[in-house]
Amino acid sequence: MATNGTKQAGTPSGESSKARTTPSTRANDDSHRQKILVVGWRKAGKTSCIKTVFQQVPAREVPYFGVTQKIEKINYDSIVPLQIWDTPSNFELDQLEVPLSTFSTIVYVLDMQQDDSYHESILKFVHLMVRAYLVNPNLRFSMFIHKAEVLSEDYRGENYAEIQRATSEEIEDFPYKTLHSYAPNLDFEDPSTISLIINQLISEVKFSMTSVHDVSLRDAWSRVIQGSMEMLAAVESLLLDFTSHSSADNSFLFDIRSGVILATDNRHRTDDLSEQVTEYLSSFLQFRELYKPLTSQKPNGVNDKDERQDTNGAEVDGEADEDDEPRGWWDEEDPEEPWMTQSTRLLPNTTLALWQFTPYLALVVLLRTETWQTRRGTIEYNLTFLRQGVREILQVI
Ligand SMILES: Nc1nc2c(ncn2[C@@H]2O[C@H](COP(=O)(O)OP(=O)(O)OP(=O)(O)O)[C@@H](O)[C@H]2O)c(=O)[nH]1
Ligand SMILES: [Mg+2]
Repeated sequence: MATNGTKQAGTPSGESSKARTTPSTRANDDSHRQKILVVGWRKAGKTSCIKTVFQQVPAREVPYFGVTQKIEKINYDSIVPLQIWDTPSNFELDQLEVPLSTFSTIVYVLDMQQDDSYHESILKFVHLMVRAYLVNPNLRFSMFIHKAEVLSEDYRGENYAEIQRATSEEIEDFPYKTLHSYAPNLDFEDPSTISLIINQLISEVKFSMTSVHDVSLRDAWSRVIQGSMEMLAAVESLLLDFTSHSSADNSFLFDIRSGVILATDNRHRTDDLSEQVTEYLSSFLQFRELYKPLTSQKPNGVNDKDERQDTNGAEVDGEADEDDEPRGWWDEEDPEEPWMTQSTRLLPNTTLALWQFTPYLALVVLLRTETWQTRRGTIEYNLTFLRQGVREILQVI
């Protein structure tokens, strides 16, 4: 896969900002990144939720993560550049070195096994939400109800419902007047002000059951990232057009390294289907190294990409590093180069086809085998328009 990891301005991705070595000004400037604050009880699984997805650490390594001692920021380049803040368990909002309003989302991780600490943990989350809401009513809130695989299915469902119910109750019962000093302009004596806050918070907070051992965690991150994508509606409508013109059943746009779904055409989509497609993508991508020689080798044997990239695809030298201008993947692209592509016949009648779409993105299309066999040319032709459309959207943001 030749272009895997060819990043804007040569920024190594999915790594701690502390360890960055790229000299690019853009790489050291975080202002273009959507900031996500990850908070939660001690040992709830905050670090695991981040590292297994955005740094591709295998789930078997999570028991060896040490206690997080201080805030750690993880930069991740995707359709939207992200900065994910991992926090220690004793984290307090007043320790933040930037205003709370600069975050786009707060993810609260709650350990589903620890039912004796649910109450305190939910109180902490609600307090955080209210404080955050008062400084930025547009902030989004997600709760990852984590380690779900440990409980039996019945018990899991009951606890999940109980946590949601308790969170709504705590939002309703919150002593809003105590936060008067954080929002002196709001009249906390006015019941309509309070009920507006309550309704907004209850309807805004999204719950997901998660586990590092299955695709549920990627699904939960998918909802978080989609919430941060201003261009989501535009990308979805391009996917819908592509899917219907190609007589396909469903299309999914994936972030390659994390395996997170960024957008779908949203037709007849179910969670089961998303899970299956996500699992397919992760299995297939285990073999992606095999695709490298195919696309990085020019027909005449000259392998110019390899001169500019290290084995992870990160640029090691050359123009991009000296150039402070943000560069799009299209600046690096050789139009003659074939894209990584693959298709798998799942059932006699169902085929999944995959194309690497940009250095970060892969498109997975689910369609009838007969359609794939008879209309592949049209589909690949339509794909050039879809790709062009996505490129235009990324250019204007
Ligand atoms: N069963 C199960 N255990 C998990 C899961 N995710 C994390 N853990 C375990 O939970 C423990 C804590 O994980 P961490 O990711 O270090 O939790 P943390 O919230 O970052 O912890 P601190 O930084 O110490 O507050 C580890 O022993 C992990 O093995 C999961 O999905 N399922
Ligand atoms: Mg931690």
